[in-house]
Amino acid sequence: MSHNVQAGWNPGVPSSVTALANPNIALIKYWGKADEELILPAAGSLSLTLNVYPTETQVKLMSELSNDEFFLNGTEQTPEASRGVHKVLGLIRELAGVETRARVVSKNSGPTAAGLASSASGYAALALAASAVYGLELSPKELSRLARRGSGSASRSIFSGLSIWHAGTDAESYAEPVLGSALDLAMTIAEVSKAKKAISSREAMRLTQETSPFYAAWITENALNLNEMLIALRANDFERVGELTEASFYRMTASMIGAMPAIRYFTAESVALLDLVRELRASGIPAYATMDAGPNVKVLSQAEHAPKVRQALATVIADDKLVSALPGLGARVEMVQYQAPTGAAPITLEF
Ligand code: 2P0
Repeated sequence: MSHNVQAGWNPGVPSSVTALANPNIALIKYWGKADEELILPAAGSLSLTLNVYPTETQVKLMSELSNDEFFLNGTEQTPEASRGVHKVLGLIRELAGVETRARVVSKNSGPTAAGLASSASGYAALALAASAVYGLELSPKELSRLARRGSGSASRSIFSGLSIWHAGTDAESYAEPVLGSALDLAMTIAEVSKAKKAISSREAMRLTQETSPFYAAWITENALNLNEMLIALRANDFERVGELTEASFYRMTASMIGAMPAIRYFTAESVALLDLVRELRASGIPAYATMDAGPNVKVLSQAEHAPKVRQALATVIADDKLVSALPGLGARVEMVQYQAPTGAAPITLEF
């Protein structure tokens, strides 16, 4: 940590906080809500936070603003697109008992809204930066609950590596680390398309719940698979971890396909990659596929096999569309600025 603060100086409340958070990819998926307003999931889920595509979010208190402002990748967002950000800021202000509005400036280093979990990294970084700038000292569990209110999957990006997000009431529904596995996991991502998805996860989830006859079965099975996944991870049984990962993805996909109209995020190129993963396994490389709300394919392997997985994927998709990821860090503060006396430069702490 480098800083320019003299010993004994008490800077008081910060004027801006910048936080980083990374996306996570679910091995056991979340697809369906018990409560849409509170963003309570219908079943628990389990994910791996990655060391790629961080989101950087600065939240600055601005007493001159009458409404919060939200800039994403350099563009001010409409009130409609800012709704989740306003909601999280509103919850934080209620907890802090402060009225001051804020400017949120967020940058995704990965593709936005393309099924690569930009909302997870985004709301995790926002929850941390905003709670800190408003003077709240929240536990990781409380931060996870707060991030959840922006986007469900963001609850899991508060934590490094593997985390489980519990279903239940508002107080019970948070993520926490999954400890006790010695598996060296890796994920190779094939960016089939970086385009924004045609239907948002939230809408697609709602449509699945309302119209798919397979939805109830998906939720029941997935809750069982989650328990089995915890057992497999603790037993360091990679083959079982992989089987359960693929099953959760294919069953989630089946629930979506049963919607009316059907929801289908995969393309012909996604299917070619899924075929290749099967071939890889047949040739003795333990690798398993998963996908989210987009056509991109993520391949789970152990770190020792990741170079071979990448090499094989490169026979179907250009190598520059492949990203090699490992478990990454949870949300963390990057920089804090304090208001200096009038005329002096702001005081900055960098972490
Ligand atoms: C997941 N996905 O577990 C699943 C699998 C996509 C497919 O969480 O409505 O952006 O904001 O809670 O978290 C994407 O949905 O949805 C997602 P909301 P979110 O990662």
